[in-house]
Amino acid sequence: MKRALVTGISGQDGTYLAQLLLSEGYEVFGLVREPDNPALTPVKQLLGDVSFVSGDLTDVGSLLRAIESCQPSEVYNLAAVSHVAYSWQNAGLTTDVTAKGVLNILEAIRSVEGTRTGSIRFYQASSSEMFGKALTSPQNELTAFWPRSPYGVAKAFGHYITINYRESYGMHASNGILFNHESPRRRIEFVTRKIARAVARIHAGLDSGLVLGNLDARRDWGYAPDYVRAMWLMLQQPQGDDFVIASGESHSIRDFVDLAFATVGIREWNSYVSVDESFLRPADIDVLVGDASKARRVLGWVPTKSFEEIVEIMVRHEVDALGSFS
Ligand code: NDP
Ligand code: GDR
Repeated sequence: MKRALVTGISGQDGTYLAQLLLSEGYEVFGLVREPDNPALTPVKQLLGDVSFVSGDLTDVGSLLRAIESCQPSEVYNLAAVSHVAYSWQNAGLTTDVTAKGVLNILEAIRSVEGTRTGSIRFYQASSSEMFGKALTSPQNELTAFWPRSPYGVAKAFGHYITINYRESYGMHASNGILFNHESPRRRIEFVTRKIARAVARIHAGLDSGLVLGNLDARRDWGYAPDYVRAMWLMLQQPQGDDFVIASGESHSIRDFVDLAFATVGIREWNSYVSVDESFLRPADIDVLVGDASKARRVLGWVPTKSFEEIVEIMVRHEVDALGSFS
């Protein structure tokens, strides 16, 4: 039986990836900072057969022990300080976890592999945030990076160190340059889940308004379960490589708000939504749109959900959770 170790297993992607790997017959291990923390109970209930091991991306010794104990053939590094706005407030921690943490895990893998180079395949969660103020559109694997946040800068380090270890040591290491992907499991601090939840609560009469930041930013949004499949496909290739995963469409935050309200039958939403400057970022990304043609060609990867379907899935989930869909 194949064994996989997933860092960031308690996050949105970690849970979907673990479920995919279980369905593919893997024995799955999830790296968490405190395996006995009661906050993990819902994740443990959701993921049933996953074993949890202790480790922190900032502590290379803990990663070494985790990899030695699991003996995985695949490691998926999804752990990160992943909230872009927060990365300005805590640029140091973001760098320690999201940048240096990648080096730590590569070193731990290299140490456990010894002379069996390539026996542990590695996936790094790279991000479209690295493109930032992109000079060309759509962005593909060859587009230059111009990150616009401490998070984007940290991800660029993780990306290049993964390529460097592949080229220097022959490791089977791949970067998935994933554009935004969403689901009902998205954490509440991200804009799509924040909107979906607020719309459901306004519809149910529980809230009177929604306060947002930049409504004009455009993102390329996909569906998280589709995107974790791409991660797995990358590690099934004979060699490590880098792939953009994206829908190829960009929509504004305003478009998302519009569709989300329409899902509950509200067409005139202006009076519910206000903009607060505290949600504006010191430097934002105006527009991102990805070109996933390499992934389609090499991996045979295709997205299954449209933007409209994703918005509806997220809003309906929130409405159902409140028990008020009519
Ligand atoms: P989440 O924010 O939902 O999950 C992040 C995970 O990292 C959590 O499990 C968190 O644990 C864990 N973590 C944070 N710090 C540490 C640490 N020091 N040691 C070990 N674990 C830690 O992220 P997503 O699931 O949305 O994303 C997965 C990865 O993909 C991230 O690296 C993200 O940056 C990247 N990415 C995401 C995209 C998206 O649209 N979702 C797009 C492109 C890249 P805890 O539960 O304890 O907080
Ligand atoms: P992003 O996602 O920064 O793209 O990073 P987020 O949902 O946080 O922001 C998207 C855009 O929405 C604008 N925005 C707001 N954002 C938040 N969070 N809250 C608001 O109230 C709000 N109002 C407007 C933002 O300014 C931004 O332009 C996500 C994360 O998952 C990263 O880890 C990942 O790498 C990238 O996607 C690809």
